[in-house]
Amino acid sequence: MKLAQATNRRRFLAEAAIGSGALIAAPALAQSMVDLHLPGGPSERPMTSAFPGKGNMILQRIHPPLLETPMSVFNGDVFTPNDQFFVRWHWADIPTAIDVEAFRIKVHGAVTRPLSISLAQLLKLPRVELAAINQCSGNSRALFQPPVAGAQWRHGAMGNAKWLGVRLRDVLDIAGVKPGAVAVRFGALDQPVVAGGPDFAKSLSIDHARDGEVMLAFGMNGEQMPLLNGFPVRLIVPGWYSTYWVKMLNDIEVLAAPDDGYWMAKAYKIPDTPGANVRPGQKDFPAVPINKMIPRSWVTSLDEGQAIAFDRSIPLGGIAMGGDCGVAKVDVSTDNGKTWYKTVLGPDHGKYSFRRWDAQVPLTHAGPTRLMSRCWNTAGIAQPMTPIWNPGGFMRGNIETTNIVVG
Ligand SMILES: Nc1nc2c(c(=O)[nH]1)N[C@H]1C(S)=C(S)[C@@H](COP(=O)(O)O)O[C@H]1N2
Ligand SMILES: [Mo]
Repeated sequence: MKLAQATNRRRFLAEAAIGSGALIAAPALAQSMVDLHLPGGPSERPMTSAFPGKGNMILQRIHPPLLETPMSVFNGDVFTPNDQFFVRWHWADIPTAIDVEAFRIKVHGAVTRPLSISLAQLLKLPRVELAAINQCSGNSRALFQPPVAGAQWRHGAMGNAKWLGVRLRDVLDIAGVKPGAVAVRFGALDQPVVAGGPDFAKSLSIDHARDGEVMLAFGMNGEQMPLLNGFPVRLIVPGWYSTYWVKMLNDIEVLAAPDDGYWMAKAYKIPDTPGANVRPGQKDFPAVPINKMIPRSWVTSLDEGQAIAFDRSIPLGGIAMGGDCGVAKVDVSTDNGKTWYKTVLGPDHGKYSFRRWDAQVPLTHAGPTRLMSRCWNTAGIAQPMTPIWNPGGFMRGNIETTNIVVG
């Protein structure tokens, strides 16, 4: 793979700002939609196709760009198309052009040979390709009850891709990690827009960084990394929430002491309780950095609010993820969770990938109907019925409901 210079992208933020204004004014309201008045519900959210390299997306914010994938996209291929893959940045100062000749990734800190790696050098290392889900810690935050502050994502702050790159371990081995190293911190090209704001950086334990799975990726679904998803290189941390998947990665620092920076010590902390669950409003709990993902599943063959004709038996399909391991099975219900039916799993693209499921299920009556799916992962963990709550709106994983109307 040869990486082309991101030239015509220089003015993307300006263009996006102009393009999206008109779209906000006229959100499309489909006649068959039932407006359930859920926070950030489908009928309330503006769409945009004004961002470079992106098709039709749900617009959460322009500066910095926060774009959510429409749920219907997940009913297509289990690999999310690059042009509809969600986008999330913390700071609005993002380079809009990258000079691929001058670009370097620095490897420094507790290493015997500090490095400054060019893209040409990176592309010469042994390559690996891995299917993995990139899911924001706050995916589905809009469904937290009582509501919590933060981007009001529904389920589209996630995506699945085939990531092509090199092993972080190989790069660390070239640099030579010194004995006594405990963590590796990853920094990027984006910059804070407020004076004194904390530069985005995340870290992993040294053992995690050297596990042979964590990757520096330059390819996504057979193409070069889209600018908004971290061109030219981003970190891939399979099975972990995407806060660790540092984009536009240009700095790898091996640390001899734990990372006490803002993004590890203060942000993205979850309650150290079963399921990261606390009483709504509770603030006094021990907290740990968010880490591994948990099993989730969704109905995707029918949309929230969709009206369908009554039939004794209907096809139902969707996607599932195991979290930090594979999907073992998915069951579905059409009667609010009373009766559960087996589904047939689609092809296995590896334990970190989405897995398609399909079933033929009975309907018993006309009227509002609640569709549910429940995933068990290969570690034997099943999605619980009851939602959790925590002030960050992190780690939602309960059984989700798709409300349809049977006519
Ligand atoms: N450099 C950089 N990397 C980053 C972030 C960021 O703000 N800056 N945000 C993280 C968070 S919280 C998420 S959810 C993912 C989003 O990845 P995506 O935009 O490719 O979907 O990027 C992660 N990597
Ligand atoms: Mo995130």
